[in-house]
Amino acid sequence: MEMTMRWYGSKYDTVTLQQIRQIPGVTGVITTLYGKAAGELWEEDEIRELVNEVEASGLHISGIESVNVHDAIKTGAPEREVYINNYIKTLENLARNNIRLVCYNFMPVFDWTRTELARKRPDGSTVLAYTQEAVDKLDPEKMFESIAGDTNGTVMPGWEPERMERVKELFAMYRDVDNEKLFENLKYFLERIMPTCDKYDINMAIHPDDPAWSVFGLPRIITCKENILRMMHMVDNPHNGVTFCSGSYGTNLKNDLPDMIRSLKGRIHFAHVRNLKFNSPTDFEEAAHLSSDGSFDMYEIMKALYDIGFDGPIRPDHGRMIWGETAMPGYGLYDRALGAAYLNGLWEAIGKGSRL
Ligand SMILES: [Mn+2]
Repeated sequence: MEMTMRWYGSKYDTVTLQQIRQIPGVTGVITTLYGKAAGELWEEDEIRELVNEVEASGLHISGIESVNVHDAIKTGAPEREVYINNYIKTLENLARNNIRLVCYNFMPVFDWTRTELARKRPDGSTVLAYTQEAVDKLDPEKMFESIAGDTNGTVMPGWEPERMERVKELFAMYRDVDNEKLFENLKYFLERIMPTCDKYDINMAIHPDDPAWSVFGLPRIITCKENILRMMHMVDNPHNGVTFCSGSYGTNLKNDLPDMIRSLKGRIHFAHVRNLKFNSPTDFEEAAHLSSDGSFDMYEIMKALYDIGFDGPIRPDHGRMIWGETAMPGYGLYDRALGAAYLNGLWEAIGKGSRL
């Protein structure tokens, strides 16, 4: 595996490439053209500029998170052809810049969903948290307003204000889309892009839905072992792969994370590894990466990745806000750096232990 860090670009991120370069063992970044709307074409020279900036710091781009998928593709609207063609051209432009890993998601309307962006933990750190009770009381159209106050002045991925202004319209677009229809639209999209992925050896890595169940009555399909295996089989191509995100699949306690990893051997192209602490099955908060701080056995998760021969990029995921840092919730420097060091330590120990 290669240890990486997510980086939003110098215009948007409070963390610098120079800081990332000093985290032991981190050699790459997972980045994006953050200003691009879903469906917009990424020009070759814009990508080149990003590559040059990252490489000037001594790091390299290990993959893109995300190239977002337009709602017309997810809903199967006739204008999807325009957006699929743009997506294909974007993939070609990325490959021409030697970028061959693309993370994306297929979540309707809302990207990841949390109900608190700064829940205080006993040690004084603050974390993102979720309770089903709070979601059940929320009007989805007010979802954005209800969390907008806590973003520390940053724009969070999937929660761009322009997008949230259209939330009513977005809900209407998905009125006739159920889980089956969403699977069908995902299949159509993948079948259209796979020839390009084959030609340029590009790995597509779908991110799970977060939380891994339906919210506000919207369809959600990338939630569990059964569904992700269905997706792998329906477009059975090694370039049709997965971002294994322990924190997202892990929101559903029925998901056996090490077992899911083992069942996806050869198809995990990218991994997000983080821990959650459950206070009840419907109330969880994002803990430190260390196993003992949360509910997951991080050793078993890393061991499963090791055992299947995972060799793609991995990144610590959301971190706690600690040591007085002000940053995008979940994306400060300090706790993610601690996470990277810890995950690197587990990996080294698993590797050396397995040779005894
Ligand atoms: Mn993730």
